[in-house]
Formats: sequence, structure tokens, C-alpha cells
Amino acid sequence: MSIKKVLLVDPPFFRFMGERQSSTPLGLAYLAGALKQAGFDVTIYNADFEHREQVPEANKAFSSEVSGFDAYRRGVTDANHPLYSEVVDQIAEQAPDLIGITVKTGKFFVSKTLIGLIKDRLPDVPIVVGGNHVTADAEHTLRRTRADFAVHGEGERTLVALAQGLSAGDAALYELAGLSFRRGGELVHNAPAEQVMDLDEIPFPDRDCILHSDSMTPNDFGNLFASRGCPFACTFCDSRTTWTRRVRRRSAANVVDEMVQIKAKYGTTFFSFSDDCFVTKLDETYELCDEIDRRGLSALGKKEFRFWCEIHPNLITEPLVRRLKKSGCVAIAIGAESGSQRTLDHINKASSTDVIRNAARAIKACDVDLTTFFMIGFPWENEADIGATVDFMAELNPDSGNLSILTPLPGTPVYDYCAERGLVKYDEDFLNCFHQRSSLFVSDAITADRSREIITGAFQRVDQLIEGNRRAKIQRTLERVIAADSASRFGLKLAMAGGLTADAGAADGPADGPAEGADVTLSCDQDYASATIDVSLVVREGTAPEPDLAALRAYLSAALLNELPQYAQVQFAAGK
Ligand code: B12
Ligand code: SF4
Repeated sequence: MSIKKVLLVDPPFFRFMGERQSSTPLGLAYLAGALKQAGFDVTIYNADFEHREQVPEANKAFSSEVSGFDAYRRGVTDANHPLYSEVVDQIAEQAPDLIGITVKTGKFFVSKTLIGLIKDRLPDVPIVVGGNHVTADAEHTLRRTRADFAVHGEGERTLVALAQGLSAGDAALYELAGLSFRRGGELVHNAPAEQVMDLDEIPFPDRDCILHSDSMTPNDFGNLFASRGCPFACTFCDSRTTWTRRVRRRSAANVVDEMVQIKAKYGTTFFSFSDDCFVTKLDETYELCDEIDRRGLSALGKKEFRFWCEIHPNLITEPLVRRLKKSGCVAIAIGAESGSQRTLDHINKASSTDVIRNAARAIKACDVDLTTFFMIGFPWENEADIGATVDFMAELNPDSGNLSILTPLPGTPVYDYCAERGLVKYDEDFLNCFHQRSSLFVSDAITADRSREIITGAFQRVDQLIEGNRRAKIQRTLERVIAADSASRFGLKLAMAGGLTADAGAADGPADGPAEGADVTLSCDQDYASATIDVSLVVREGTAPEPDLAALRAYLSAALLNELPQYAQVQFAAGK
């Protein structure tokens, strides 16, 4: 069989909820880079990206995810759902010789149905699966789906060797490390593949071959990895199943080469380091910062270049944050996980609420945005633990953050803990593998009905907290922008009319500003993922001469976006 064209597919998930996932599927892009280097023609199809309509990005208001998840569960289990036929049509249209599908545990059921439908339509095209779920349990994946091959662990080398072996009809492919396959009625699992020790040897992820990439925004291309692996061992986390606790790091030059390439090709301004633990050794982090500076990226200013990363709280200090900020870091995420010290100990976070508090303080002290990740619903937790977690999140007062419900992932110690107590059903519960829903709540101490109340209340509180902080930040920024116009260039004095409101129409009542001039009122809608700042300008009666409002609008818009480049636009209320 001659293999020329390989199609790599990320199955839909958020689209069943009426949302979409538009960022680069990085694992597939890495595989595409390696396959292209070996001479194959490759296309990536992110079937979770609705490219035709403006549907919301995933991960917006948490309280709305709960209802979206019900739609997902109904859709996923219905093989006649129109989304499946659309995806299979797209796949068939590509006429691939080999199909690779990435399978996370939460996408297991979608993948299973999809593979069945592809096999019905394209019975002669071999299907290989890989990804986190396959690495955790290749046996289960092959047994429960109609895939022909499974690649476990790091995929680049094994997939290239498999495609070459299939193309050449070489029986030696069945000896490939990292491969599982069917032989007669049996499943065969070869030994794990060696990891690539020098990550610089791996070609850059190929983002050019993503289908519908012309509908992606420049920043959808900005997710990247500077390292693989995390030295910590949190008991709920599945990262080490694929990457192990040994950290391998790309050279600073190699990482920045990729950033420069992404920026030049796609106009990306915001880069998101998805590393499990962006900082492990300080000297390596500083080397990366130096390289970013040396190549002129940080000098571009945050409107043109900025980045985000996640760091373990134990490693955060003010000098580190200041150094990162100097090189363009505008936001740092910490896996705070819990406000209950007994839960932190139980999950082996190797940290304490005091350490986490200090890490949050250090980030805020440097005026870098703080993102916090918290989890509730561990099997041993009671209402007091959950309350302590939501209170702790409120105390840290992050600029953005996630509250997740524990989903036990197969292969993790927390999964084993739950399994021993009969709290999870293997396979069946993979349908519930989503951190923002209440359908699988494994706490022993809390009833299902009560858990739903707790989760709804907690999500609402988190939404309010984050939305409130977002508004406060925009208001502080506008106040700074207004104060900076000390020369009153526009022939009138500006004043904030009251606080930032949620309603664009609220600009009518003059506040305590000057008798002449303009009141500026800001609003932002309640959408968690809002990318627009609404501004109202109300010029006080009797203000003379008539101010140049067009110039004023242009000034406010440019100044706000310069300070808050994450907002797509500043828009002025009609007629103002
Ligand atoms: C960024 C990220 C996200 C982003 C994804 C954005 C995007 N465009 O991809 C978002 C926020 C959407 C996300 C969502 C979720 N995520 Co997530 N995510 C990650 C994170 C941090 C990085 C992913 C990544 O880019 N990895 C880098 C690439 C290079 O690795 P890779 O994809 O695994 O691919 C390699 C191999 O696995 C293999 N491979 C992968 N696919 C294939 C396919 C074939 C054919 C072959 C041969 C090989 C192969 O080869 C690749 C190259 O070596 C990982 C943690 C991590 N360190 O990986 C968690 C992780 C993948 N997420 C996880 C989870 C649980 C979730 C959620 C369920 C959380 C939730 N909200 O409920 C959802 C799932 C949504 C869904 N159903 O898909 C778990 C998955 C565990 C599991 N067993 O499935 C991880 C491992 C986190 C963890 N520490 O436990 N996530
Ligand atoms: S620090 Fe993060 S990536 Fe590392 S084990 Fe803990 S949760 Fe996983």
C-alpha cells in the first residue's frame, strides 16, 4: 500500500456544546512536522473548530458549561448526529491514505463512534490512534474501537516509522517500539518507545497544514511548548503518563526560532506556553528570557508581543516574575488546586496555602495578571473543604481562573483511589470526563443533589469574581489613560462617570466631574469571554468650543488597546 497523504484528526467535543476550540492542535502539528520532514503530504483537521460561524470559544462562563454538557452527552451518543456526518464527509473529501486520530479520555466516546463511521465509509484506509488516552490504555482503545494501530507515548518517531513501514509493506513495522496492533484476534503491545532526548531534533510543529486555518485568528497559532515533562507528581494529573517526570527542555534559540517563525507567518502577538511547568531551573528560564530580548521580541511592546505561562507556586518569586515581565510575560497561571491543606497534602501538591498565597502576591506585586486553577470534588472532600477552596480563590482574587470538578483520569493514583472505593466505572464514565460538569462527582461525603447545588453556587461565585475583576481592571486602565491626558489635548476635561458598569446605556448621569467637559463611561458585557470594551462619551451641556470627538475616540481607543491588548476592540456607544 502506498502512503502519500496522511490526515490527522482532532475529533469534535466542544462543538457538541455549541462552542469551538480554535487554537492549534499542537500534538497533531508536531506529528505533521515530523511526517512532512519524512516526505509525506499531511493535513490536520481540527474537527472541534467551527470555522464558518462565530460561535463562542470554549471555556467561557463556568455556570453555562453545565447545560452545554448535557447537549454534548446527547450528541456524542447519537451516531446520526449531523456533526458526525459533516466530519466524516470532510475526512472522505481529503482522500487520505492513512488517518491518525488523537484520543483524550474525554474524547474517547466521540472517537469510538467516529472511527466506526470512518471505517464504514473508507474501509481500506488504515486508522492509527494516539494521544493521552491511548498512552494510558492502548489495550482498552483498541479493544473498544475499530482502529488498526495504536501509538503510545511520544508519537513523532513511531508514527513516521509506521507510515513508512506501511508504505513499503515492511513486516518489521510490527516490531516498532511504542506500537500496539491486532494480530488475528489478539492485541499485541510492543515495548514503549525511547523518548527523544534532544528536543531540538524534533521538527517544529507544522501549522501550515491545518484545514480552515484562514478562519483562525493570529493568536490561535501562538500555543507552544518549551519543554516536555514535569518533575512534580500530583496524584490527579495524567501528564506524566505521556511525558514522565523527567524534564526535557528545548534550547532557548530553538524555542525563540519557532516564536519568530510563528510571528512572521501568522502575525501572532500573544504566545501561550502550554508547558506543564514552565520554570524548573532558573538559569534555563533566564536564558530563554535573554534570547527573547536578544531577538528583539520584548522590545516590540506588549501590543505586538506578550506571553503567558504556567509555573508551580513553589517556584515563584518576585525577582523571577519581574524578569519574565521584562521579556513580555503579561500573565502567569498557578495550579493552586485547593484551599484545603488536607487536600493539598492528599494530592501530593508538595505545597501549602501559605506558599500559594505568597506566589499570588508576588505575581500581583509585579502587576502581572494572575490566573489560578482550582479543583473541587476529590473523593475525600466534604463541604468545608470545598468552601475553603472557593474562599481561597476569592482571597487570591485572580484576574482569571478556572474552577474544575475533579475527573479521575485512568492511570492516575486518584483514579485508583476512586476505583478501590467503587466510585467510578471504567469506560462508561469516560463520557463524563469534563471538568466543568456535575454528572460525575466522586465525593463520598456529599449526595448527588447536594453536589449539584454546591457546584452551581461555586461556579456562579467564580464567574462573578472574575467578571468583577475584569471590569475593575478595565476601569483602572481607563482612569490611567484619562489621567495621562493631562494636557487636555482634546479641548475638554475627561472624567470617569461613576464605576464601570455592565450596561452600555448607563452613561447619562453626570458624576462629580467638572462643569464642562466629557464624562466617560465604560461598560463591558457580561460574557466571560468578552473581547470588546464599550465606551460612552457624554459631553456636558455648555461645553465650548465643540470638542473633536473623533480624535478623542481614536485616542481613547488606541490608549486602551495599548494597555489591554487582549481586547479585540474598543467600541463607542452609538450616537456618542
Ligand atoms: C493545552 C491543553 C488543553 C487545551 C487544548 C488546546 C489545543 N489546541 O490542543 C484545552 C484547554 C482545550 C484542553 C482541554 C481539556 N484537557 Co487538556 N491539556 C492541555 C495540555 C496542557 C497541553 C496539550 C498539548 O498541546 N500537548 C503537547 C502535545 C505535543 O502533546 P500531545 O497532544 O499529547 O501529543 C503527543 C502524544 O500524545 C502523541 N499523540 C497525540 N495524538 C496522537 C495521534 C496519533 C495518531 C499519534 C500516532 C500520536 C499522537 O504524539 C504527540 C507528539 O509527541 C495537556 C497537558 C500536557 N502536558 O500535554 C492537557 C491534557 C491533555 N488535558 C487533559 C484534560 C483532562 C483536558 C480536559 C478534559 C479538561 C476539561 N476541561 O475537562 C479538556 C478536554 C477537552 C477534550 N475533550 O478534548 C489531560 C488529558 C488526560 C487524558 N487522559 O485524556 C491532560 C494530559 C492534562 C493532565 N495533566 O492531566 N486541554
Ligand atoms: S505540577 Fe501540574 S503538570 Fe506537574 S504533576 Fe502537578 S498538576 Fe501535573
